[in-house]
Amino acid sequence: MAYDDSSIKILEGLEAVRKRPGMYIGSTDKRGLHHLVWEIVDNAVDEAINGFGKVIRLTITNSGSIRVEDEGRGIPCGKHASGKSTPEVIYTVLHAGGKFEEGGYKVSGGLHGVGASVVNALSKKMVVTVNKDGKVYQISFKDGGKVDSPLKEIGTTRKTGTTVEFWPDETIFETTKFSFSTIEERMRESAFLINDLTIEITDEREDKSVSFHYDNGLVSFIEYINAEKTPLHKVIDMTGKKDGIEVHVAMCYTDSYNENIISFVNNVKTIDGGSHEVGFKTAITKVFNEYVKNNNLLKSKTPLEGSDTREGLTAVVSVYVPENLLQFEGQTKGKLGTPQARSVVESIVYEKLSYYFAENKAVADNIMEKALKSKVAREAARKAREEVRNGKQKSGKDKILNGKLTKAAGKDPKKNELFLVEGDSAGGSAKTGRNRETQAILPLRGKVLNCEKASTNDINGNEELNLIIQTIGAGIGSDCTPEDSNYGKIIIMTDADDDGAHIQILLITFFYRFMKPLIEAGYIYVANPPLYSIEYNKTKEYIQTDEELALKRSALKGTYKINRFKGLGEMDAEELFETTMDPKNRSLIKVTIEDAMLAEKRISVLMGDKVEPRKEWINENVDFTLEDDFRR
Ligand code: 0R9
Repeated sequence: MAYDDSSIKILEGLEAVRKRPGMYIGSTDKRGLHHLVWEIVDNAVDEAINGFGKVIRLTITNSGSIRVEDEGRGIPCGKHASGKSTPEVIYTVLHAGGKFEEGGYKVSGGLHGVGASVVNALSKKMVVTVNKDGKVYQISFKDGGKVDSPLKEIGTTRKTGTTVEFWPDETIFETTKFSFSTIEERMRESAFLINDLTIEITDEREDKSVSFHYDNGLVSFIEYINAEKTPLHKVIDMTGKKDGIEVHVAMCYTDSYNENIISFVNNVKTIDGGSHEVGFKTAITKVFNEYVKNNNLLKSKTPLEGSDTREGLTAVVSVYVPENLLQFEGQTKGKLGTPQARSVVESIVYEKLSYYFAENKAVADNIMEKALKSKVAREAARKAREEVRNGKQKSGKDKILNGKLTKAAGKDPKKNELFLVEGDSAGGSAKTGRNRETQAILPLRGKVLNCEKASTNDINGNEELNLIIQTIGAGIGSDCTPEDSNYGKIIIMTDADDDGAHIQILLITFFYRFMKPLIEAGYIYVANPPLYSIEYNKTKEYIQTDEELALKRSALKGTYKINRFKGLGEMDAEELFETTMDPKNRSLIKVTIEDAMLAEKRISVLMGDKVEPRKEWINENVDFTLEDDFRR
């Protein structure tokens, strides 16, 4: 095929994407790989939101590709002004898709939408099939967006719709293995948000499939999140529209103590919240304070604080903002800036929730009682902290601390690291082997308290957790301030077995519930001790996983000796430092909260009262290797 000037420009554009994929899709790891899928699916979702097509199908194939099909109008297949077919332009020109769109709500607009051509640029092969006007059209690409076969008619049909299948380029991605559960979670969410849309996912690799369809999506969404909790009432469902902004909110209080608010703008999750969430929270605080005042429930002069009114609250806030008002902030563009969204959400939620409480007094009284209890506990905790700070209370905690904690000699909190170590024997090795200047050791005895339903009072009464809180020194709950932490890294170090994994999850649950800002600011890590050592030719090497061991074994000729570490305690001090603690060699896994709902859901399932869902979930999802999401 002959290249003219414009083709060369296009190839240069796609080449730029291949050179710096991170700039377009954030990263080339698992997350970046799935970004490609969202990019294509979002276009199908846009078409459904605009009223065309009620079913979207995703198929993870056996040949390394993923196929996305919609039943919309089909991408226009005429010639574009450049002489090329419209599909060719859409899939080869950077940011081409947007130019065709006008008005309405666009899913991908402003958030992560980089365009379908970016997906093509990062794929070794892509095939686009369009059913439209009685005909089947097809175009294919190879090697990062080069036209392999231009658009042509390949048949006739009565159906309409678009199918995009692509094979991600393994020279670009660290992994090209699609994750069924990642795709499933995200698609379930889309189905919750768009009433009447059916999403089917099939995994040919494992011969399994799921289908999502909800008639009253947001209510189902809340019920799904709260599945393992005890709700205090039926889900409250509110909708409204003002100044062109559409608001859908569903909320429900449970008997737990944590808040979980998930927000969306034009169906895309806003991880960092923004003006719509602020409007929602402001409205709730206002409604609660008016209610307790009008019903003489408030015994003190100070009003309820926002955090009191959100204890045990699960809520989904979904807004639709027209493209011309869309404004995003923050590095990841995950925060809505649009100021009008705040006032619109605030006024709609204020009006509807006030009305609901007036109509449902018993429910309202029950929720108010919870908020008032939270206020009392919060004030008591604050008073106790202040007394300790002012030296009024002779703190016995220092004594406990001195007995258990092996401090670092250095005084720079940013450089210092705290190791939370499973068991006294490993604690001993860690203490001997550590870098004394920067590494502190806190051995933990046995299992940590399960914090799924613990209140601040329970935590304060638990010696082990108290010790951790005191040692870190950053405060808990709404007082938790990462800048006050005595350590720049807090590293959970447990055995690489089931018990160790359980302790990790208990600790992560604790941090998630009570010191969430520390996770968000990237302070919490999990150490990654080796599973084996292998000795050959008088050298010794450490091996992290079973896969690595298998590779090594097949590569080694002659004799070698393998040692499997059953626990940290089996390593001597030097070995433990060298493999797991030394910043030069170790591989730490940062604990992130990328997805509050998933973390919340997992922790509820894993930690809640019900045994069956826990077993089921563990069997299906937990693989305590590096792949597990808790240990990213
Ligand atoms: C499987 C993934 N689906 C898609 O990528 C997809 C894009 C798309 C689409 C239209 C319809 N369905 C689609 N599916 C469309 C059609 C028409 C007008 N606008 C959109 C029409 O028939 O008039 N398009 C998205 C962008 C464009 N089409 C284009 F117009 F820019 F080409």
